[in-house]
Amino acid sequence: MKYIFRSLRWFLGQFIVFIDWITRPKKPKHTPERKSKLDAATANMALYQFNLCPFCVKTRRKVRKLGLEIETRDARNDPKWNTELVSEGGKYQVPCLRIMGENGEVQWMYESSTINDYLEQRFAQS
Ligand SMILES: N[C@@H](CCC(=O)N[C@@H](CS)C(=O)NCC(=O)O)C(=O)O
Repeated sequence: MKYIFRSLRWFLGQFIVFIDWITRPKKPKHTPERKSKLDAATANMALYQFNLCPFCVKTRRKVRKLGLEIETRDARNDPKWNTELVSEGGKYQVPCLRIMGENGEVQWMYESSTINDYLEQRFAQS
């Protein structure tokens, strides 16, 4: 039974990633000045995620739609990111956005909607 659920989850994940791929939002074209400002602002961010997680797809779409470059870290398959997420973030749940502030303080932001709202408020052009 466990294997049936695991396989179903895998197929569903593949399906969602496929739908995401064919309906991808276009990346906006930023001016070089804006692009370098955005890159500087996102350089200290990392998105802990799983490839087949629908909530991660939701956040990756937001990142793309806003035209941001945020490093993604595979917390399912890479033990380094897996351990870091749990020990520093506090729990094994993705997506999780790690944000390092100017003074080196680190914030671990969980919940796809919270992350998407944060990115939208901080980076969407009015
Ligand atoms: N409400 C959360 C749900 C996130 C969630 O359920 N993530 C799953 C992956 S799709 C997870 O982290 N599962 C941990 C595990 O597999 O142990 C959100 O919107 O981000």
